[in-house]
Amino acid sequence: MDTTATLPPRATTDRTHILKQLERKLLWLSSWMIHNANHIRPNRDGLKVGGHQASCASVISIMTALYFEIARPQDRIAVKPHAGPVFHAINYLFGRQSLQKMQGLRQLGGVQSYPSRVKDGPEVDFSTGSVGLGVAMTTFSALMGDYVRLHNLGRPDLPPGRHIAIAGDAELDEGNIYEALLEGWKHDVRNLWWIVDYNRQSLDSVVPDRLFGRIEGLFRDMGWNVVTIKYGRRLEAAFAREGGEALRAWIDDCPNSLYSALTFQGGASWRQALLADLGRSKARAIIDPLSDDELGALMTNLGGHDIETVIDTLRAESAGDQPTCFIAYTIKGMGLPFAGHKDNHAGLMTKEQMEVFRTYMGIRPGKEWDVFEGLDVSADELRAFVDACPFATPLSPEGRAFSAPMVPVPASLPVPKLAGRKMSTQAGFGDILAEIGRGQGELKALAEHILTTSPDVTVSTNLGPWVNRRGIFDRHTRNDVFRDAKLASAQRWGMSPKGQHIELGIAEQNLFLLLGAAGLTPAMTGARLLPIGTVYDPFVNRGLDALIYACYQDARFLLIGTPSGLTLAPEGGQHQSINTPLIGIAADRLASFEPAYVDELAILLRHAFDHMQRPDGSSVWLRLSTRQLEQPERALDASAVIEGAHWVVPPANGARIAIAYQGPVAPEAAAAFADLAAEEPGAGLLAITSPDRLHAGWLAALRARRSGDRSAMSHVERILAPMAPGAALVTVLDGHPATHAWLGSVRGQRVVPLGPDHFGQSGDIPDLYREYGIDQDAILDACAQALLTI
Ligand SMILES: Cc1ncc(C[n+]2csc(CCOP(=O)(O)OP(=O)(O)O)c2C)c(N)n1
Ligand SMILES: [Mg+2]
Repeated sequence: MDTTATLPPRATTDRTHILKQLERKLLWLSSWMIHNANHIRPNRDGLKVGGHQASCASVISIMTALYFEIARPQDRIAVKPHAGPVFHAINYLFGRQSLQKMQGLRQLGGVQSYPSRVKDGPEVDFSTGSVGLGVAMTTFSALMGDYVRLHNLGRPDLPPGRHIAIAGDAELDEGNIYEALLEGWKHDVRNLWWIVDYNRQSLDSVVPDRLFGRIEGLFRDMGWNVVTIKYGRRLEAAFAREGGEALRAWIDDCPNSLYSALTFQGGASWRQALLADLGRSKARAIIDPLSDDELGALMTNLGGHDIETVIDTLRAESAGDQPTCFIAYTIKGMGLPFAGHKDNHAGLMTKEQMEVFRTYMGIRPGKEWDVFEGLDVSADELRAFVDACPFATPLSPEGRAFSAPMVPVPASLPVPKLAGRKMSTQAGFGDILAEIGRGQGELKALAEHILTTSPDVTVSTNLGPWVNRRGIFDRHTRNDVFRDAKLASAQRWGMSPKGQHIELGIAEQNLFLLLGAAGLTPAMTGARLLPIGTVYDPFVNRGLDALIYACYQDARFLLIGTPSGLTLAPEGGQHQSINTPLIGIAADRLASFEPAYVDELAILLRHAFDHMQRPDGSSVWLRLSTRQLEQPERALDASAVIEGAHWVVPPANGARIAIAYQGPVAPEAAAAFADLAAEEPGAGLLAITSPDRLHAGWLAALRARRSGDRSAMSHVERILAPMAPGAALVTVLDGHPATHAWLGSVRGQRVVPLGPDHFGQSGDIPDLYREYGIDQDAILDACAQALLTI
């Protein structure tokens, strides 16, 4: 660490010197931001605020090198979550972050704990926080960069950028990293850099020494270039001297945990440990002349803290497009009092330690946030330097986040002939999409902007006909061998850069990361894609964190979960999704629906294409089924279907009971209703297409009324209004009954909710519906119970 802070400004300075001053500033600002949040700002609730000074310190040189020297504006960067304060400090130096937000770190309205696209603004390319996902996401955003370019959809004025992740080493423990590595290899992803902050520490522990040898091999096997940034210049110079090889061998062999402990203990301990092993070697000539502090500084001169080494290494790899993993050796907490200590992850400097650090940094009280305080370059020189670095050039007049015009969506989608046919919603989806895939007339633009993807369930989720029409995307043209050999197959799957389906391996996290990346293309590339991903509904759970992550970034896509529930019946008890309707209610920025019939599906599919493009819209999830139902011929109120419910048989005014159903249990509900209506002529039959939208609308109306808008009224309130105040609702779906149980609170009515709360057995529909209490008899029993207790 440079200790020249108190010197007067130098007349002229070189680049490296200024970069070192910037490192100094970033170390100070990131530490101070966290200190301010924890020790200076009033704390109203007594809770720990937290922050990660050690994680920030570890990555200072890497981020300085990247942002102030190497990165170009068109590059997209995912910053490891705990380096959020460093990232914000960098933007503060660029003049792209406000003092107020920096002071509000981890406070409502301040910068978030971890970089957030939605909350921290457009400078953030990728949100991070759930470790591993941001890193893997860069693989898919690189793929999307190629997709958009090869389809000529992006902005022609935008040069192709590199997709870069600054990763914590513990992130490489996450399985989703390896799933993404395999998928990236399959798709021959280019222009991807992962820079690993290899501080050999995670939250609780020191990373085992042998692990990274293995990891390095994995990267190489996946076609990556691996570059290790191990030692800094001072150490390299020492290794070149007589006795230097012994010193190098000693450090190379030093276990990570011992290295960390010695770093924390400092120079005297280094000397003791070194002399115990090297006391008789020529390395003494290197060690002996150094003071304890100098020896400590030499032994911790790792590559990831030597900005010149970092810059030279990154620059040397800048010309090519091969994916590259840089393993930069660092020390967690470098430059701070707890450097190297294994417990430092959440460690915070005490007030006393901060005072010592402040003096060391040459920062006067009251000048803590001053960009130019404590540096030995003049304000003008520093400003000119920062303004001239490549990343400071605005990416476009709009800034880093683009927008893309909406793709026109026709007033209605082509619906297959339904009258008198039996069809499932899944088959209906496949038919409608295949028809769009013809790209005729007003469907042309829509078809061109759709991108489909599926984790190895393309055919079994009925995407096959669409794929036959639009082809599979691959950076290289590859023929369909079966077709060339004239072997009969329903799938004609040629691959080319013009294809519009991305075929993924089974890993569901990759599906959601890809949907996330594809759903961000308007902001990232100025190209509007309409991404559609299909997955077996139960396996939404498998990728759930990545799904929530994608939505948290406000990526826009359409998710098709099919088949779903018990209704997939003989296909396997383990595949029955019963919790997904509840996830649909709880997931933010995701509107979920479950149509029972294809006419509802067509309305919702059209709505999805529109809604996912609107600034105030969101992603959409349709839960579909393979159960074939006789399709009704009827006129539907599209807005009611979209708002979540419509009466199939409206109740009489003051009705005592209604049956409400959702999804493929419609025939059981209708049959039970026929029996019920014989006894209760005023009863109603309600089709619920979205408990999620109903619930959201109800909450919104309650909130609006609380804030004084007394006329606010939600769809569900209007729908239930004809029923008697104490009326009963018997609800049924092929999903957890809690999905509907809340309906009773809307008007103080009583609900008898039906739906499986257990799962796991194969069977046919009659057996399973009976076993889990959602068949006609169960619905009638529930009606009897409901009427008795009125
Ligand atoms: C999926 C997930 N699991 C656990 C955590 C809690 N956590 C936050 S940081 C961290 C360790 C990070 O270590 P590393 O990636 O090496 O970062 P650094 O050492 O640079 O702080 C853990 C376990 C998390 N944020 N996300
Ligand atoms: Mg680490």
